[in-house]
Amino acid sequence: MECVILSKEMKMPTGFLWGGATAAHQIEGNWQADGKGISIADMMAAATVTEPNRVVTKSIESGKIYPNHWAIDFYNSYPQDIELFSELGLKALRVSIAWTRIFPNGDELTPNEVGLKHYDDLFDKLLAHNIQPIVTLSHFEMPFNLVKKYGGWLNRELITFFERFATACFERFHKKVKYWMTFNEINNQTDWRNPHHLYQDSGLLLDKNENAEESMFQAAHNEMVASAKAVIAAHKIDNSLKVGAMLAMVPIYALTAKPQDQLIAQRAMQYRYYYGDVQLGGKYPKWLLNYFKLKKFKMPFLKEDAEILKEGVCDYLGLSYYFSLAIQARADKKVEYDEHNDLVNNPYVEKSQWGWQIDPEGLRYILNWIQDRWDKPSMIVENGIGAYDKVQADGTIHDDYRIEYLKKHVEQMELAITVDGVDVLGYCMWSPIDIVSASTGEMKKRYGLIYVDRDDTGNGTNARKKKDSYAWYKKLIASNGDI
Ligand code: BGP
Repeated sequence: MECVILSKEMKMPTGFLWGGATAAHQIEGNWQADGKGISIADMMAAATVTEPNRVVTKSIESGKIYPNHWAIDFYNSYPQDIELFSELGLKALRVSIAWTRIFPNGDELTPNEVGLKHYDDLFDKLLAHNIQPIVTLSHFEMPFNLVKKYGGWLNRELITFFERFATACFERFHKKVKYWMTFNEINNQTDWRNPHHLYQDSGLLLDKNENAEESMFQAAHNEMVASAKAVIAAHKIDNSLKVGAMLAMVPIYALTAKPQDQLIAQRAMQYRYYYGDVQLGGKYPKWLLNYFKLKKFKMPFLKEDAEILKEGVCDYLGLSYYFSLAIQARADKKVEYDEHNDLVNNPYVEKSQWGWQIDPEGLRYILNWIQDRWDKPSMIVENGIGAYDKVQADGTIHDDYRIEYLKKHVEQMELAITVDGVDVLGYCMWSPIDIVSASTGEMKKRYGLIYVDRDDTGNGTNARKKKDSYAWYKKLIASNGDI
C-alpha cells in the first residue's frame, strides 16, 4: 500500500482560524469592578494556592485575595494586548464573557449595561484588528449566588437564568460574534470523585450523604437542556450564529490488548463523552439510560426535554486537548468506570512538568474519533503546555519546549485535516499570553507566547515580553500552517 505523507501540495484550508484562547476569570482581574458579582471562580480561588487538590468547601468563604482576583488585568490592558495579538497575526481570539459582569447574581431580570458595554468595546477592538472573537458563555465562572441560593445546576431554575444570560449576549453581540460555546469542558465533572470538578462545572457543593455520581448526572442534564435552549435562542435571533458544545477531549487508551482492558477503555470513552452524544447527537446513548436504571438514579427528565435536546443540537464541537490517559482493568474485572482507580501510567509517552502526558498523535486520534462519532465540524479551542519559564538576564525567554509541543500537535492536526479529511475550523492555542492556571491557581504554570511579569502573590510589573514561541507562532500563521 502506498504510504501517504504530509506534503507541500496538501494545503491547509484557506480561512482556517489560527487563534489563541483565554477565559475571563483567568485573565481579566478586576473581580469586583463595574458592578461585577462574585463568581464561583472568585470563591474557588480561595483554595487554589494554599490547597492543591483543593476541597473547595473548606475555604470557600475565607475572604482571601488570590491570583485570579487580579489576574493579568486584561479588563484594562486589552487595548495594548490586542496590539500584540494583532502583530502576532491572530485571526481569532477565544474569550469568555464573565456571567457575573452581565448578571451579577445570576437571577436578575435585566442585564448590567456596564458589563455589556465592556464586551462591546473589547469585540470592537478585536474586529478593528481583524481578529474574530470566539466566545464561551460559561467558563468555570457562574455566579456564586446561584450556588448559595439555588444549589447550583441541580436546580432547574438555572435553565431560565442561563437562557436569559445567553439571549442577552446573542442579542447584543450577534453582529460581532459568530462562533459561541455554551459550557466550557462540561464533561470534566465525569470525574465526580473530585469535588473540584463538580463545583467548577456545575456549582455543586455536596454533603457526604448525597450521591455525587447521581448528582453529577442530574446537574449535567439541566445544563445540557440549558445549552440546547441557548442554541435554539441563538438560531432564532440570527440564523448565521454557530453555537458549539465544548468538551475536554482526552483519549483513554487501553493499556494492553487484553479484552478486559479494551472493555474498560470503551466504557471510559462512553462515560466521558456522553455529553457529546447528547449535545451533538441530540439524545442520551442507550447504555447510559440503562445505567441510570441499574443504578436507580432519579433523572430529572421532563417530557419536553427530549424534544429540546433534539432541536438544540450544537453546530460544532469546541475541544480542548492537552493529554491522553491510559487505563487497565482491575483484577475484579469490573466494567464500571472508576477514573480514580483504573487510570494507569502510560509508559510510551513523556510528561510535562505538571505530570500531564504529552501525546501529539492523540490529537489526530481524537479528531478522527470526533468526526466518526458525531460527524460535526470541530474547533480546537485549547492546546498548549504549562511550564516554568526563565527570563534571561537580557530579558529574552527561550521556550523551545513550548515550540516543540505546539509544533508536534499542529503537525498532527494538519495530518487529520489534510490526510484524514477531518473538518476542523480552527486552532486556538492556550494561551497567547500568560494567565492564571485554572487547576492550580498559579501564575508560574505558564502557557503564553507572551510573558507577563507577575508571580503567584501578585508581585511584578505586569509588563509583557515576547517569548521565542511568539515568533514561531507568528510565522506559522503567516504561512497558514507551514511547520
Ligand atoms: C482547561 C481549562 C482552561 C485552562 C486549561 C489549562 O481545563 O478550560 O481554563 O486553564 O485547562 O489548565 P491549567 O490552567 O489548569 O493548567
